[in-house]
Amino acid sequence: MKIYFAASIRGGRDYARDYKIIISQLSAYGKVLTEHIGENKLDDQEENISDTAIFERDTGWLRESDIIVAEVTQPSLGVGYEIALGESLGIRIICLFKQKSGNLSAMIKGNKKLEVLEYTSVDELPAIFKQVFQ
Ligand code: 6IA
Repeated sequence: MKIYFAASIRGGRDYARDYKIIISQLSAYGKVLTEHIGENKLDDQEENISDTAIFERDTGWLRESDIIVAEVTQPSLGVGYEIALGESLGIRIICLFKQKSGNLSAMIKGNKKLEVLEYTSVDELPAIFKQVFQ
């Protein structure tokens, strides 16, 4: 199982600590293609890669993924783009939204092709993932 984990980078890193935990939880179910999204020092690690190279690498991974798990609490143009691309490719998409953290876009919440799952703490996610991957 190839899992594409999408989460905010330039949209803001308020939830970066959660991303790291989510990636380790998802690793129980397959290969997380985008493990770097949980890194605290992402800027330093990626600074030698051009935006074009990032776009091509990430969309390549997305195209070969079996499932996309997108953390959508922090609004991110890149994550929105990846969700739309995944939808057009017919890939299953799970959107994780932390409750009481603002309003989720109607373009995500209102799309019946997406599985939007709300949670209040990352501690709830292992049980949620168990159902998702069963
Ligand atoms: O618009 P955003 O930057 O928030 O978009 C985040 C999404 O786009 C993530 O789900 C990633 O898959 C992808 N993405 C955007 N930028 C990068 C990146 N480096 N490295 C990997 N994936 C990315 C940007 C580094 C830069 C801050 C120096």
